[in-house]
Amino acid sequence: MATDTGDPLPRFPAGFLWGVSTSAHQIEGAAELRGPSVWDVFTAEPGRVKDGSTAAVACDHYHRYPEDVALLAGLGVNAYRFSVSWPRVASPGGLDFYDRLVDELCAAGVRPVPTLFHWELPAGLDWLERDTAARFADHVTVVADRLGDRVTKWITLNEPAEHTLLGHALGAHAPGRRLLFDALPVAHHQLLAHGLAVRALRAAGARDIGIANSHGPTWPASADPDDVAAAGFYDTLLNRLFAEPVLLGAYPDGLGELMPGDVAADLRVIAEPLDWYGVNYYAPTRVGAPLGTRSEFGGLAIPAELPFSIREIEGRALTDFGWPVVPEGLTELLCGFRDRYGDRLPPIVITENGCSYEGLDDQERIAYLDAHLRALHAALEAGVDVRGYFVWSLLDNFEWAEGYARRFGLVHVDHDTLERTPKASYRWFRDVLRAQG
Ligand code: IFM
Repeated sequence: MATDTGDPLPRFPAGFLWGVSTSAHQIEGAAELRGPSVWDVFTAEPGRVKDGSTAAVACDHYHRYPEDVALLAGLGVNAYRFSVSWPRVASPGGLDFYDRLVDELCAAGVRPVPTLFHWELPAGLDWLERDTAARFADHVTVVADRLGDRVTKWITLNEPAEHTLLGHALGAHAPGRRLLFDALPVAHHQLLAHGLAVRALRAAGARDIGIANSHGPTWPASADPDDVAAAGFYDTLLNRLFAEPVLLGAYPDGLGELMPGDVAADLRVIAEPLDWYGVNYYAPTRVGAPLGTRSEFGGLAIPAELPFSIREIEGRALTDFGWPVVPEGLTELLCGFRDRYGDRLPPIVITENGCSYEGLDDQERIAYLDAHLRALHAALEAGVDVRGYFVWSLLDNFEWAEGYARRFGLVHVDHDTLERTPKASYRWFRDVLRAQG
């Protein structure tokens, strides 16, 4: 495990965005005050969530948001990334909550950075249907018209890769489909939704628009050509499939031929220029040729029939989730993106980075964040244009299929009483931000 060296962190550029991230379904609760989402349907099915929990109450942020904004102000972040729940916006009066939240953030001097889709699709909609992309653009217009007088930075989608792979290919997340490669239209329709959302935002007068994509280096298990080929394929699925339509207006490796509709026309929409590109980074993945049996990553079963297998990254500390701690993977990823995409890559913002650990005296989290900030600074020094960094997450929250078992917060939440208690990492990050000025 990397440890906090105790040395002050290097200075980041003036104007750098310092924030924390959350998402609506994971913290808001008040499920009775919005329509159901695919996640409500999924969590109601026995066995879907490891601890059998739901997000009906979550952190009750819906009612406790003033306390949470006060925590943000005390932390000293200049930005807060949250998500706007589509099924809440679609419910009568639902947008009023975000109106209040944005007002509270502005009054506290914290810049609101909403994500317009973070996986909680309204129940009844389906990303296999092309029309869902158009419906999303309508949702975006409604939100931008209401909040656009105070919101000056926007995110279209969160991690369409995970929503496709976990939710539609492997069945581990909502809506629980196990379509394997037949899930590819879900990727295309989300990407189309992203492009339509960029257009809808700009039509509503919004500027400063990005996407939050999850990325990580893919390391071949060995120099064996079969391992190298499998790792290349995985890299295409996780990284290139979601970056290249957006940045280059093209699908990698002939994948466009497998997508539905008029793909060439759709790619012109998907490639609407972005003001910045959001990267969620957690860890690299070590990938080898198929083993003929299922493999596992952080508790996720990878079926034997896929053309790759996930291998252990040896010699690394693991978070409570079982994810390896590899800070230099962030430098490698960012430098690799710069080399791969050159001037097609807009400025980068790290829209998520964090780890799950138990405990209030969370020295492992401090060490993790410290090491990742140094790795991020190394990328800056290597010439990568990075404009911001958001920790995942402000609060311990509902970690999807893991329920409440994984704690990613700088602030501990007692899930019985909902009491918030800042952890050692909250005080550490506050001091980092003070030192950065
Ligand atoms: O909690 C999630 C978040 O919703 C999306 N990115 C990864 C986080 C940790 O798993």
